[in-house]
Amino acid sequence: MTKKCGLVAVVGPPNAGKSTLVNALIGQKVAIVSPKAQTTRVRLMGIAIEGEAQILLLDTPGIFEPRRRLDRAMVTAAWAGAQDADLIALVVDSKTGFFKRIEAMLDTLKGRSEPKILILNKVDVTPKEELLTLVTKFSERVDFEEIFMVSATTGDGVADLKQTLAARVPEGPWHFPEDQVSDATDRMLAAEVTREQLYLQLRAELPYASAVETEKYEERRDGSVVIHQQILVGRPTQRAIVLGKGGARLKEIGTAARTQLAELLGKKVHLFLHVKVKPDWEEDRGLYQEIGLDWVE
Ligand SMILES: Nc1nc2c(ncn2[C@@H]2O[C@H](COP(=O)(O)OP(=O)(O)OP(=O)(O)O)[C@@H](O)[C@H]2O)c(=O)[nH]1
Ligand SMILES: [Mg+2]
Repeated sequence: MTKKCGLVAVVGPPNAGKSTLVNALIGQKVAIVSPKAQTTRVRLMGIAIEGEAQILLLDTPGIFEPRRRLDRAMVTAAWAGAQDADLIALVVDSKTGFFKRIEAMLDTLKGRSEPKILILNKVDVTPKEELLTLVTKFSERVDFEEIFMVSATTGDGVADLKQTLAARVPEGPWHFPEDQVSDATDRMLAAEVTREQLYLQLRAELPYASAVETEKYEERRDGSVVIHQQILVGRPTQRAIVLGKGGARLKEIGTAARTQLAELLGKKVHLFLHVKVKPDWEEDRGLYQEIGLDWVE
C-alpha cells in the first residue's frame, strides 16, 4: 500500500482539550495537560499512525486576546502552526460553547485556504441538545468540511476521527521513524513534565508567570539520567508558594515529575529542582529560545 503523511494543525481556545486529544490520537502522552488555561506554550508535533498513514498533529497554544509579550509569542506560535497544514482542526469545548473569543477566531479561520474540520470536544459533559445547537451555529459561520463530536478523556469518537484524518492526509513518504511519537527532545519533555506538576499541584495559587528551564541533562553510563531544572518565578512570595512549608511542596512536585518522567523515558531519573526568583524572566530573549518560542517585538 502507498504510504501517506500529512500535517494536521490542532487549534482552538485555551483549555478546549487540544493536548488531551493529541495524546488520545497518538495513544501515548506527548503533551502536558492541566485544568489551567494556557498550559501549552510552544508548538509540539505529535506523531500518530493509522494503517499506512502517518498523521503529524501539531498541538498549539490556545488562541486568545494576547496582552503580555509571552501571550503574544504564544498566539503567534499557534497561528504559525497552521501554516502549510493539510488540514486545520478547530477544537472547542462543547460545554463552554460558543462565545466571543471563538467568534474572532472563526473570522480568521474563514479567511484561510486550508481545509477545515470542527471538533466538538468534551461530549461526556455536554447535553445532546446543546451539541446540535453548536453544530448549527458553527456551520453558519465557517465552511467546515466535517464536524466531529468526541471526548478526548473517555476516547468516545476518537478512533473514528483518527480514521478520517488518516484518509485525508496526502500520499507521501513518512517524515519520522515509525516508533517516534513526538518531535520534542527528552530535555524539552523533562521541562514540560515539571511544569505540568506545577500546574496540577498549585492550581490557582500558581503564578502564571512561571517557567521551567532545564539546566543540565546528563545521561549516565548506568542508563539513568541526571536532570537539573530551574523553576523561574517573578516574586519572592511566589517562590515561597512553590517551596511550601519546609520545602514540602517542591519535594512533592519533584517526586511526581520524576516518577512520570521515568515512565515516559523508560529509564531511571535523578531530578533536582531549584526555585529562582527572576522578576524579568518574561523579557529574557534567551529563555524564549530555551522554551521554544520566537521573540515577538
Ligand atoms: N470532561 C472532559 N474533560 C476534558 C476533555 N478533554 C480535555 N479535558 C480536560 O480539559 C482540561 C484542559 O485540557 P488540555 O488538553 O490541557 O487543553 P488545551 O486545549 O490543550 O489547553 P491549552 O494548552 O491551555 O490551550 C484538562 O483538565 C483536561 O483533563 C474531555 O473530553 N472531557
Ligand atoms: Mg494544550
